[in-house]
Amino acid sequence: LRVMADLVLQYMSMADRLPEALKQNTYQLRKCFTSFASQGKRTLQQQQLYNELDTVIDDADERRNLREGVFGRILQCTQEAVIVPPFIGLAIRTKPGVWEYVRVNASNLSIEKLTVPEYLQLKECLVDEGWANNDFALELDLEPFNASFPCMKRPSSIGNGFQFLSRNLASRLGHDGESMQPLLDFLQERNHHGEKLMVTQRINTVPKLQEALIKAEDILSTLQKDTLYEEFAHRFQDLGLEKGWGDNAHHALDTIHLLLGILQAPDHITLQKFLGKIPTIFSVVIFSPHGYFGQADVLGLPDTGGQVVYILDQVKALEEELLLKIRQQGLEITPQILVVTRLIPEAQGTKCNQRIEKVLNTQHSKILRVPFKTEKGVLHRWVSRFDVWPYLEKFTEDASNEIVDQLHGKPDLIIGNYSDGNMVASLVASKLGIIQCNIAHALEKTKYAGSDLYWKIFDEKYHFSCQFTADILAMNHADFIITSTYQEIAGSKDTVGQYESHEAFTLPGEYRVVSGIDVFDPKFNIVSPGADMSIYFPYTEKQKRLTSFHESIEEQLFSTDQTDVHVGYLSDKKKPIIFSMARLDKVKNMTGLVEWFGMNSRLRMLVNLVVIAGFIDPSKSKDREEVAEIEKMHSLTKKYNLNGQFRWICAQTDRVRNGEFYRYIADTKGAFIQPALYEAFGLTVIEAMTCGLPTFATCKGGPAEIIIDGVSGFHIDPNNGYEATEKIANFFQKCKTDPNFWNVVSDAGLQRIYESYTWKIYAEKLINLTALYGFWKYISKRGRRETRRYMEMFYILKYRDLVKNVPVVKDEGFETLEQN
Ligand code: UDP
Ligand code: LCN
Repeated sequence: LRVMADLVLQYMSMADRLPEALKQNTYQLRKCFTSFASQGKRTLQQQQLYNELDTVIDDADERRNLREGVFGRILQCTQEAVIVPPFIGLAIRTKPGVWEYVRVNASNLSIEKLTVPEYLQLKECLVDEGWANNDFALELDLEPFNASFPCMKRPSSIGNGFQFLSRNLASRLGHDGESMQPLLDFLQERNHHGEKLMVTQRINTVPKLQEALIKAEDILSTLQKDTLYEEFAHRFQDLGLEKGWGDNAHHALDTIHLLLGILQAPDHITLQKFLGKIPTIFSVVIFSPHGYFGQADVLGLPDTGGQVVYILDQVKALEEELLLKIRQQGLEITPQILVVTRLIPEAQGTKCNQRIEKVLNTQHSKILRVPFKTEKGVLHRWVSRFDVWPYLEKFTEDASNEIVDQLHGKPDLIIGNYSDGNMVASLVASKLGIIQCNIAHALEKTKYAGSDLYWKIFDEKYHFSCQFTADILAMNHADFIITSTYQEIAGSKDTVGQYESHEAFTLPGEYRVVSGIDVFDPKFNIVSPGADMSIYFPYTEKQKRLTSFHESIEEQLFSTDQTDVHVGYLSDKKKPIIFSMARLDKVKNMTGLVEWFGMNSRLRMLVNLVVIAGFIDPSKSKDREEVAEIEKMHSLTKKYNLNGQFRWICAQTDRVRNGEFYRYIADTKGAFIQPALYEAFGLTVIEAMTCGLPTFATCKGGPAEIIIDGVSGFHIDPNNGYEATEKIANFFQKCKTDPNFWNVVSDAGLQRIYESYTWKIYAEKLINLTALYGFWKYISKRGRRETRRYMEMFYILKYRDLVKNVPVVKDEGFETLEQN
């Protein structure tokens, strides 16, 4: 009976189990809830709830009972509590993407389930009761639009929309005789600048297609595998087949077999393979408006980090893959990839004022720079990514005209990057009717606690009201979204994902998001990046090592010169070095790392600390957050008297040299430390591991997924500096007694990279996704037209108004249009 009862309990919602919990421990829970409510309005996070519980229940046995009982299980799933006395609202997350909301009345312990808007209203009472009780507060609810759309159910399938959608498509195609027709229509539409590919209009029914394919199969099976397409092209044309099937008999037969298989009995694997083979994509536009987007001298500048590295590597890998595919299709078409960014006349010595620049190590890819303009003229200086909103509409208009000119037509795929790029991608994709892929890199909402509810406090500095609105618009507009990790979409068992945090939130005074995005939507796919392996390779590959850099690296590390490019010094050169490199943003927590190091004398005895970050002279920075961090870094150096054990080097912009820098640190048997308060993905983690450097990285965000703790590296908790530095110190202590331990961790890190984080795997996946989602969009005809129309309305009625609150740069920031 007991087992049965437990089973029933397991399948009950948490809200339904709460009465049982209250019955089990009425006395103790009355004390807890009274205590929660006693300090007035506030929010409490899970750890704070545990802390209060521990304080209120002083008997250890009672405490244990409570923690181990039903209430303990509910608390384990509670992400936050909103206290509006006498009510306590609980946001309970039972699984990734699965939420329940309840309200407990502390005075009589009555319980009530809440809907999403009811919970959000309770939350709004913390900042604006008038708004919370306004019956006409604007609500954004996308749920009704998605009701008829296929949706996944299991948290483990989140981020694998490709598999789900291809199964769905295969079963649709196999439904009845008629249902295969859209596949034929799709093939008939294949063309390049109007030149027909695959099938002619003559083949206008599925039986005719089948007949032609069987005849083609007969022809090809009599030929040598390597017979070139040109030799059987005329026979294909007689059958109504155009080029695109393959460059030789072997490849063409392969494609034909796949299609014949689908026509006979469709299955998702054959469908995936077939769509991945046929010509669907020749030109790609990648938007990345903000920052300094350049190939040299830009890394480490404010707002200029992993996104730039990611895109340049992505372009290279994508072009290689497109060239291979197009060649195998037997086509003589040049693929084109355009990275579209902003042109910055005041380029600080970079090439960001150059309109067109070839992407290095590619044959046909370019960067196209289009300036930000207003009616005052061209904006000639850099602006923070938080301030770009007023310039984007005009940028979109100018950029789309230039793109069509450059490509002599429309691209086949548009990829957006970060909030601004995704917003622009949505506008252009909608205007040109093209498939759109989004890449967030980092959604800011989860980085800043309370940035939604307390948005008014943040707005002057960060303009999150614009950014979060742009994010919601773009994620709903995209045909598919790729992420670097699972956590980016749906977090983990205990933490909320970046996209998941956009399911329900509120910006009091502006609007309430009742259903913003569904993480079970098959548009989500995990496609992880890698590191350029020609730059980042293991320290053990001696012949490839760039030893010519060693002298200058040693100068940087070990000279005692105090300049505006490096300060501090290392008195014991024999110690291993723990190294970190990042932009000098607050959330990167470089100052946190320096402080932890300062406080742990055991670690200071064992290793030296080297940090590469930002400017050393605050007067050189134009970024408000960076200036504060620079000053903090100087004061920590003094406070903990770090001279002799700490070296701070300014941002390093040469990737090739940086690769050797990681390896040099590996030579000292050191480690890489990534201490961020939150890291969306963390390319430096991948780079360090690819160089064979043992890595300790934050458990908050992407690195938690990249590294298997204790195997391929280590997790550190940025909110527990002492524990983090002890973990690092223990590692080095152990390496002293067992030097092989260092090699074991280094090898396991490399192993992890080769299995899951390479650009080759990435490019193949991205092309297959484009083909599948393109086909899906085509056969579902309307795409998600209803959602898009709703988003357009929201854009016009809400987003544009919010943008008006963001100031444009003052007059001296402009050049007149005539000058340009
Ligand atoms: N980087 C660099 N020099 C610096 C700081 C960073 O070259 O002074 C590079 C780093 O090697 C990595 C990228 O910038 O390739 C940072 O990417 P990550 O994903 O770690 O963080 P992001 O800056 O994108 O938040
Ligand atoms: C932005 C970030 O903040 C990093 O965590 C990522 O690694 C980078 O973009 C590339 O996606």
